[in-house]
Amino acid sequence: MAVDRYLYQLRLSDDVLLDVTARFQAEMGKGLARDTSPTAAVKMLPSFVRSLPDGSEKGDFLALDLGGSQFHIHWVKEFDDGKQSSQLESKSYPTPKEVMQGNGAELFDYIADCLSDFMETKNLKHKKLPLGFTFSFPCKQTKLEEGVLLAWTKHFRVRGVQDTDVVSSLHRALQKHQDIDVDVLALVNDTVGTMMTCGYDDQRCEVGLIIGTGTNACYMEEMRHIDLVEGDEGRMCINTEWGAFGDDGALDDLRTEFDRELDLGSLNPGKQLFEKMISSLYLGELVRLILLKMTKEGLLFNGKVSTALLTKGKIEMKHVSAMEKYKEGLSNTKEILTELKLFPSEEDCVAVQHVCAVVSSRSAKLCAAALAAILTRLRENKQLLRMRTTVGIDGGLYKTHPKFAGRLHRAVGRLVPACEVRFLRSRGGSGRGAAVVAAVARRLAAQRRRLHTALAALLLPPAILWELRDKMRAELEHGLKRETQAQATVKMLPTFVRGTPDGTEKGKFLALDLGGTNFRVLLVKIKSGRRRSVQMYNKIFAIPLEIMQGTGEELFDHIVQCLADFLEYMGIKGARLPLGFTFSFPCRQASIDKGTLVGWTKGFKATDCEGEDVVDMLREAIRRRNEFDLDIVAVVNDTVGTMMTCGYEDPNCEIGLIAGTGTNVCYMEDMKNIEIVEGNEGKMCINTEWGAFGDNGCIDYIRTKYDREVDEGSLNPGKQRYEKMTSGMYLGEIVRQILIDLTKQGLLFRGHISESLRKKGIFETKFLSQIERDRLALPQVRHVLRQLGLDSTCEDSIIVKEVCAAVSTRAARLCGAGLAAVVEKKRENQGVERLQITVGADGTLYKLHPHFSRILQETVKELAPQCDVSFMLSEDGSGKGAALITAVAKRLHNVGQK
Ligand code: 0WK
Ligand code: 0WK
Ligand code: BGC
Ligand code: BGC
Repeated sequence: MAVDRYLYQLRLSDDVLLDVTARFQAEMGKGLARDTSPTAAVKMLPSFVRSLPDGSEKGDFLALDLGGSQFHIHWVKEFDDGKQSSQLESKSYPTPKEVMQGNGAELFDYIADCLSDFMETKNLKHKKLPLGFTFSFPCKQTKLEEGVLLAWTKHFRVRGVQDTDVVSSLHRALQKHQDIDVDVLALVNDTVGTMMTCGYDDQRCEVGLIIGTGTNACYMEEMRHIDLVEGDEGRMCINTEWGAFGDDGALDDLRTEFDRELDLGSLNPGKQLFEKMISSLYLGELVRLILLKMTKEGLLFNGKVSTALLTKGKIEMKHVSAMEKYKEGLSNTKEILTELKLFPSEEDCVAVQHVCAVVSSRSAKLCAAALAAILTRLRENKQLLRMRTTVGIDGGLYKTHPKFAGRLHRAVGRLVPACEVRFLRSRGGSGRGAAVVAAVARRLAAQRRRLHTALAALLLPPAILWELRDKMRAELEHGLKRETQAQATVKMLPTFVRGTPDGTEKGKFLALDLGGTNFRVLLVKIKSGRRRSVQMYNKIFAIPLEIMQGTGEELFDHIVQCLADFLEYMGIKGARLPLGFTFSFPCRQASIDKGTLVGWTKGFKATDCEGEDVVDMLREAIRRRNEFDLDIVAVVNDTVGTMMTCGYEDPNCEIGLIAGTGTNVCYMEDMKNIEIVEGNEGKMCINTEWGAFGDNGCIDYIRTKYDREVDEGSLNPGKQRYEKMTSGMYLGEIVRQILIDLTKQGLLFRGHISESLRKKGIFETKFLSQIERDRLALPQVRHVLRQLGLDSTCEDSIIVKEVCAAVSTRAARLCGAGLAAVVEKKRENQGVERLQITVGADGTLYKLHPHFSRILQETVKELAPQCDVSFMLSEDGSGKGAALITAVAKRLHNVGQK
């Protein structure tokens, strides 16, 4: 057919379409990336819509819907009946040309007048109502309730609005109406409104598509891909503004002379080139221009060019749709062309129908090609091979054209076979969606407020931290002074370790490391002098709960059993080696090899131990076994072992810090300040046992109800209060308590407290470290929660992550305040203006949590500005330190013997 000579350029094969898909994918990437976004044709505008409705939205909302073929005002009543039902009352208002092409003030006054009329009609003037504003034009947003118009499109061309915030313009106009009181909570694009409207009925809907007067699409993008918006958590809806695809020439090879002619005659030449090949505002015109050319070349209407063919906009979308109707298409064509005074022949009608079909097919296929790019991106974001999803659609062309929808669906099916797509027509327009966005915004705002209230109690402003530093300092002094030592809660236990390693240590030593996550037995070989080095062999043994909380005898028999296995394994059962015992619990020592357990902490509660000398108990257990003999030379706290281990590398290391299952710190104190130990010369290491800080109630004012819950549920209520706010054994439990409270408030997990959430200890601190890892995408957070039997939404996981961060940050800042007190004391001890000191640190919380150590160090810097504190991670654990102490003790002992 001769007509095809004209139309072949408008026929797009699937290969060409796949190429368009690839081009559009590239454009999307440009629009999202910080450095290319300013010049990108496809703007990829963040909408600040982060979540889909979850069915708890409720209340009355107003919605304005401007920019499509009609201006609608809606009154949306959402019912929190769990059935996601809502009622809609609407009224349409004309958009006269003089308004669409007048000035800004007139436009917004007109909108406000219509709203006032609507509220009058619906008797809503006495109500203060939230409003969602669907404004179907490209707007740059920095928050939900604001939007700066980038450019008018379609048939709008209002002066003085471009580059201004349309929400404040609307507010100004509304303020002129004293009798209406509305709060514009959200500005959304019609694609976003459509996605939300459909999302209300189908939670899988994550794409919004408009094919009407104009065309555009939005979809839920991963935050980590949106460079222009802070944060990597969750997703945000991106308004692609795909109408401008090709404005940078990317589609010039596909644009025909008719497209170029249409663009030159449009209100915005060179702009919205993709839209001008697709949307209903332009398709009729395209058909006219093609028919005009064919007629001029005598291929139609006997070459007689009538006025209608020369008149712009004479052929409209409704004509094209009517001419393509299945049955009455041909008769419609005759009728329409006759009305246009073209007196068509039968062939003319068939040819004109053909032109319409080719033009509208191209439109559907181009849409499909761009939509295929979005669907592919969604599937790749989710790392799925196959994906099921829903696309919410609205727009006159899609809804009224007899064949458009079918053509679009089939083309999408061919272009992205790995995506199973449900096309869901929007019921009630994007107005309902705008109300849902406003409702979600209000719910999220309320949620945020309540979340912040809940978490506010965990925030420690600088003033409080300085106070805590000084309170810790006072407790340190209480523990050192003879007259207050007995009542002191921070026990400041002398360790009889009087010096850090000096490199002369040498020999083979055994070490036990009990009290942390793992129980280790170690053989440590220390060389001194030029070949100075430490070699270690160790084996980790489990301490079953029933042993930790059994009898003292069983515990020490278990320890000796492990020792025997290790000696067997190392083939050194016969060697009566000196042993250093790292015992990470508060022990009152009278000498380096004597330690009376003051009280169990962490998960230990073995009977008949408290008040007993743990070295004696170990010796008795060895005797009971009667298989080997050892020389237990020293019992040390893990903080002391850690200080020594690091001191071996850095002589400036005079502080040992553990932030692990438990928390504690030791430091080298001047003998003259240790009033309960004879002598004023030199130094001795003090095991502060700061875990008990606050057991006298001095920090109760910062303890929250969650802390009290955790304490009451612990093995030692009322004890170790500081530890229970700062250490790995308890942080997960604090988080769990907060999550339960937030769930009870309906802020989480849809208010449902699952069995898992009720289970004590289910939220281990390692999960905090996992969840708080930067750039951990929310799906992975949800995966962690799923492992805990917690089915969560995106929002839930964002909140869980915030709760984890609040709890661990508080812990780190509390530890920082305590440590600042210790280094400040050291500085004053030395009477220097500036102190340089190293802290040896260990413990899973310090080592594995993504932010704990950094926040702790920053807090020390803040609260001890005259101290240059370096932190040294203990690579080998405190076992090495225990061996070094044993070596020193052994050497001193031998010297003493001589
Ligand atoms: C109905 C939606 C409205 C959107 C319109 C687009 O409620 O927000 O702008 O569809 O279709 P049109 O009216 O331009 O054909
Ligand atoms: C490793 C040390 C050990 C200490 C532990 C504390 O070798 O002495 O008790 O760190 O950390 P946790 O294992 O409790 O996290
Ligand atoms: C506008 C979009 C809108 C689309 C559909 C385009 O002209 O730029 O913001 O979503 O029309 O109404
Ligand atoms: C113990 C300390 C120990 C700390 C770290 C606390 O519970 O009381 O002795 O240093 O945990 O393991």
